Amino acid sequence: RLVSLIGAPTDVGAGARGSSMGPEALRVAGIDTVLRAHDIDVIDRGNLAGPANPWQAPVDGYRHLSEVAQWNRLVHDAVHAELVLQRLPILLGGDHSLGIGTISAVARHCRETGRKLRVLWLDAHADFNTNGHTPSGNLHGMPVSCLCGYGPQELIEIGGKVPAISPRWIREIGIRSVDPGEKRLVQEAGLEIYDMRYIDEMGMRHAMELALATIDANTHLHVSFDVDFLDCEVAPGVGTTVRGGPTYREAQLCMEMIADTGALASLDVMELNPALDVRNRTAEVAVDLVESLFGKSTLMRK
Ligand code: DIR
Ligand code: MN
Ligand code: MN
Ligand code: MN
Repeated sequence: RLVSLIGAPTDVGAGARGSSMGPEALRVAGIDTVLRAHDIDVIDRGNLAGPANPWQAPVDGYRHLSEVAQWNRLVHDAVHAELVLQRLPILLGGDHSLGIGTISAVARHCRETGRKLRVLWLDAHADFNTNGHTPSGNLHGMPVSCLCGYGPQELIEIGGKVPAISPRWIREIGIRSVDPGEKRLVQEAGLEIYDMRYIDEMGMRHAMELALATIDANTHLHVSFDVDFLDCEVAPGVGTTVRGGPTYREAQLCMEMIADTGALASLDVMELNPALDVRNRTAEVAVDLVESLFGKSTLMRK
C-alpha cells in the first residue's frame, strides 16, 4: 500500500493556539516508522505553507475566514494530487477546519472515478455550526456544515461542486458536545450520529457495525479523526477537551473495525495540540490508533 503524509501546520480555525505544531508532534511520535513496519510505502511530503494566524476577532460570525479558505485550498490540491497518484493521503493537522479541504478533494475524486463515498467523523463535537449558530466564530466548529453546503461561498465551493457531499454519506461517532442551535441543524440535516449515550448503552461494537454497514467493494472510506474524540484522560493534548469520551480500548476497537472493512482510502489526524500535551503522550496515542487503522492486531487475522 502507498501512503503520503501531508503536514498542514495551522491553527487559524481553532480557538486555542498550538495545533499548528501537530504535524511535527506526529512525526516525532514516529507515524512514518510505524506505518513502514506494516509494509506500507510511506512518502512524507513535508508541510504545506499557508498564511500565519493573525489572531483576530470574528467578522460576521467567522474568525479568519480568508486564512481558513487559503489553507483549505492548499489542502484540497495536495490531497487530490495524492489520490490521482493512487496514494492514500494522511493529512496531519492542523485544526479541523481543514477537513473541508481534504473531504472536498476526496469527494471530487470519487465523482471523477465513480466511487461511493462514506465519511466517518470521529469527534467529541458535531462540527455542524454556521455563523448564525456558532458560540465562538471558530471555523473548526463548521467543517461538516460547510461540506454539506451550509457556509460561506469561499469554503463551500472549494471542491468545485456545492454541496461537496450529502449528509447521508456521513457517520459521526463519539459526539458529546453539540451547541444549542447546532442540535437543530444536525437534526434537520438528518446526520447519522452515534453519540456517547448510544455508545454507553449499545457499545462501540454495535455503533461501528451500524456506522460501517453500507460500505461495499466500491466504497472510498474517509476517516476524519479529531483527537478530542478520545477521552481527555487518554488524550489531554487537544484545545477543546470534553469529558466522557471513548476509552483507549473503545477507540482501538473502533479503529480495528474500520481496518477490517479494507475500505480506508484517506485519513485526517486533526486537532492535536502539543502545547497542551504531556510529553507528547497524546501524539503517541494518536499514532498507536493510526497503526490499528492500518491493520495492527494482536493475533493473526482470519
Ligand atoms: C464548538 C467547539 N462547538 C464551536 N467546536 C470544536 O466553537 O463551534 N471543537 N470543533 O473542537
Ligand atoms: Mn481525481
Ligand atoms: Mn472536536
Ligand atoms: Mn472536530
